[in-house]
Amino acid sequence: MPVRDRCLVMGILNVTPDSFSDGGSYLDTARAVEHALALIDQGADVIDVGGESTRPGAHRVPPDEELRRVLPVIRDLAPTGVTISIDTTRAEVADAALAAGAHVVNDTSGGLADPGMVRCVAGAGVPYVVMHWRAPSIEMARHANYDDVVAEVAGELRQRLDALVAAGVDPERVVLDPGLGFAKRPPHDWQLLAHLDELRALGRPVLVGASRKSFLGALLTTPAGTPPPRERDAATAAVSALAAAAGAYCVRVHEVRSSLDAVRVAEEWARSSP
Ligand code: PMM
Repeated sequence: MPVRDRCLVMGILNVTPDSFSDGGSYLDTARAVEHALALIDQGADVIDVGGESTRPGAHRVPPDEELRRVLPVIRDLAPTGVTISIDTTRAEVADAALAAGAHVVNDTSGGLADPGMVRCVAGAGVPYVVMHWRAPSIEMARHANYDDVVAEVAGELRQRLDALVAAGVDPERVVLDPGLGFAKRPPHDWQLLAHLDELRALGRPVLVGASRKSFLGALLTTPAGTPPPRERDAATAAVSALAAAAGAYCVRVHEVRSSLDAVRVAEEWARSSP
């Protein structure tokens, strides 16, 4: 991952027909690359390319289809020099993406969906985003049960970290992520955001993926209705500022400009504080 004196901003590029916010917008390679270049122009530090939707209830796509979506985009983006992350739970896809020019593996299952992933990331020695995960998207809503969400998510991430390190992954390469919206209900997401320090206490950098998610939609709901995902970018930027102030290492967002500005405000605020 790039080295900056502020929280990093990861721009999302979903090459899928069915992601909750931008599904269908960038299924065509040329449009996907054009959008990635726009995110880089806005100042994205990393572009996260995904070819399989993880929205609640989503069905899996075959690996061949996931590869067909992401590889041409990664091949076209690699020469720009931007850091590319591959958002996948499959070792086969991560292997091919790294060979095509990706630099980071972002695994929303934290290595649980595919036992081959640990070999891939340990062998490649690349940064590895390990997200908190309890079950595939199709059934994750049933697993959103916690007595103490912060302690349980921190404990489960600690177990993943220990298991990955025991299997050969360099702990210095691991970034942890609470997995907002993944087997979480809105109160769980807010609790996790308010206690990022307890996740940071695990000793690894923390990535926050709040962008446009339904807990923001729920917060912003008025009698007129729930704003659609694309109208949640101001709220996303507010979370980015607060997450950066709380020591987050990276925020993963759809709209880069507002979150980068927000992160800059948070950093300057901290620098000017006694
Ligand atoms: N959320 C989504 C997809 N990938 N990766 C990480 N590390 N953290 C997240 O919170 C995360 C993710 C779902 O959002 P999207 O469909 O808008 O990409």
